[in-house]
Amino acid sequence: MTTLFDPLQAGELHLTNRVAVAPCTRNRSPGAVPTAMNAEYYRQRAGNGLIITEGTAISQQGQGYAHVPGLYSAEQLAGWRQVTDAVHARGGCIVTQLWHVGRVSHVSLQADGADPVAPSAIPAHSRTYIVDPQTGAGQFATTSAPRALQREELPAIIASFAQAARDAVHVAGFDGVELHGANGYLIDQFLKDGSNQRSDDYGGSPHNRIRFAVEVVRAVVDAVGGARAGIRLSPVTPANGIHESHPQPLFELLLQALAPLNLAYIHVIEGATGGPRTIEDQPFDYAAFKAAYRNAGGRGAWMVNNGYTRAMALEAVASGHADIVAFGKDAIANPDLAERFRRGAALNAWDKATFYGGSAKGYTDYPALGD
Ligand code: 8OZ
Repeated sequence: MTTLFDPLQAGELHLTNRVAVAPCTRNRSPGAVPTAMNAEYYRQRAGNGLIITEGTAISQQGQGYAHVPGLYSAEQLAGWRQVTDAVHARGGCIVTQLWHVGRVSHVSLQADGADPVAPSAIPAHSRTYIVDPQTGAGQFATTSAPRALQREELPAIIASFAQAARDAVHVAGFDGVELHGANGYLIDQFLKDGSNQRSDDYGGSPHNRIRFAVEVVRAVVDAVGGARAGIRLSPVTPANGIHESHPQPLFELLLQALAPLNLAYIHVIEGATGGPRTIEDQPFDYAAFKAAYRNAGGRGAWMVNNGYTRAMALEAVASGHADIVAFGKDAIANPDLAERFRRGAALNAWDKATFYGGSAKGYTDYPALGD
């Protein structure tokens, strides 16, 4: 029987166990450049089977929050190289999450104060975090109204995903990349009918709405190989004002299209991100979702996330529900999470007040066992 503590080869990714560090936004990279403190944070978590970095902007247009790191300048890539070297020195495996926020942004984060972009000019009615250019003080702000992307603009955005993937692997030293296809950001905005009301071949039918996601994945696979790529999806989350009327057939169609691309893994947020695992008026059959992928020939590892406890994770892997289980808040608070699970040790509690922005407090000062 396979357990949570068995190794796993997922494409080119070698995991020493099946506990993954979920991507968690921490807003501690001023000017979008990863720091030595960021390297220490990820180094501390290298004993987990896989680290997925915080969402990392593929371009300035893809930025939606202050102090989020990027992958679009030489300085940013050099910053990430410190991170991957530190993780690899401990035998860890680390991928970066490629992120374009689409409409979840603010004019103050965009070049020349431009409007954020989206499939359609429909506001997210969400919140973001910005910095006052005069005082440098941080503050929450309502996301700005987006403009609809012209069809002619899409190839450049797709190319920027591919370029970021190439640089992530070949310059910054990552083992692979995860596409952020979840939580109401650009890829999810194209997928779902609440945010995509386009009348061209990227909108309308489910077949058209998956087109952008599939083209991005294909471009990234061409850049770094499917064996170094995964995608994160959240079929029913309400995050950032996103909504889909018929998630089950839409997401099964998407995975049927992605199956031949031989991704290393599929990463699924079950339920509302960071919240309830089931949503009353949004039923979703995750077993059927996975079966649709397998029946289409998809062989990638199946990663699950959202509210898992140790007991649930042990059961998920033992029963075959999942190959990998990702943990967010518990991995923030417990750098040695996989080892604590293995020993059945108590967990540190997380401090919500230090999740976003700030210093080493609540970042690199959570103790490991034996510290
Ligand atoms: C929390 C705060 C800001 C961004 C996501 C990248 O939900 C995020 C995020 C989470 O995927």
